Amino acid sequence: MRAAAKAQPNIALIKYWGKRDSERNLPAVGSISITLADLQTTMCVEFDDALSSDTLTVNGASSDAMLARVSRCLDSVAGDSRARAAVVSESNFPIAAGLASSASAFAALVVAADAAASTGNSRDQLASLAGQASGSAARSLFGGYVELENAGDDIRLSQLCTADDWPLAVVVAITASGPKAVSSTVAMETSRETSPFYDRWIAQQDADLDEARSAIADTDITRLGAVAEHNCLKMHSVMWGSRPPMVFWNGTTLACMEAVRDLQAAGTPVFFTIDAGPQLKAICEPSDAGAVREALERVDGVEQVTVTGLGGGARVVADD
Ligand code: 2P0
Repeated sequence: MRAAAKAQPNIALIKYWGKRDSERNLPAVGSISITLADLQTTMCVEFDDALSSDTLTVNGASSDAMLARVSRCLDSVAGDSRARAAVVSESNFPIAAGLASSASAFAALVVAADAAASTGNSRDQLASLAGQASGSAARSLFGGYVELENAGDDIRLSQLCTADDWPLAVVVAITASGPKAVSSTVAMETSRETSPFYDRWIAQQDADLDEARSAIADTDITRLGAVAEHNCLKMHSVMWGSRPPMVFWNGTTLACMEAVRDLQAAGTPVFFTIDAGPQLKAICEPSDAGAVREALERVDGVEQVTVTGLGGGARVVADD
């Protein structure tokens, strides 16, 4: 009744922002992401009849904040009458700081819980259950380039191509490592309720998805970068126009964006994306990753720069 699983965060190039059903956590829009290789979360789940309640340990410390969400996710995988569980999570990168830690956490959690309880869910079912816990987590069940589509009253995941088919590099610039002030869940609802740009954002998403899908099929980084930057800035415009406004960037985020613009002007095929946090992710060819890294390291205020390739989906690992 014990198993461990590993998953990596994914970075959306065409973003999920907004829900069409909060109760079931169904996204209002489809999204396209890339799954990273070197940022990892390992989850160990042990169901134990002797336990009177679930417990959660995150990076060595007991965590009550996420426990209710984790318990609900375990119920969805193993059923309401399951034994209580001891859950231990370890991530090798900052959590709750706009690096999609909930994506890797819940992807690893559903895979570990499924293996520990021997429930035998399909990968699509596990993706759907991970998505109920955290919308972006569904995408981390798969590796490489992943599309999440709205399909009737559920979501449908597909791998557009593998990491090996188009092995781009992601250079992550950490500009502030503390937890963010507003959760994505709250920020999305505030956007839906108050932003004058929200309806336009929803209406234009299919066109952005079509363009990104086509650019990925052609392995055309310039076209993919243009639509990804557009989609990212549009999502942040929705937030800037909300009441209260939500600005996740700091001055260093903007300076990193300028550094990417300078690289582009000098002829390097690179583009940026920014999620609900202040970190900037630059996507480029692996042969340019060193130069992109150096350019971002030179930006005042950047705390740390990490380079990673693209990786595979969530999987069971040896429990040690
Ligand atoms: C994404 N983000 O597509 C977008 C872009 C952040 C910005 O999905 O409410 O933690 O748990 O479903 O998955 C972050 O939101 O939100 C996210 P919930 P989640 O990656």
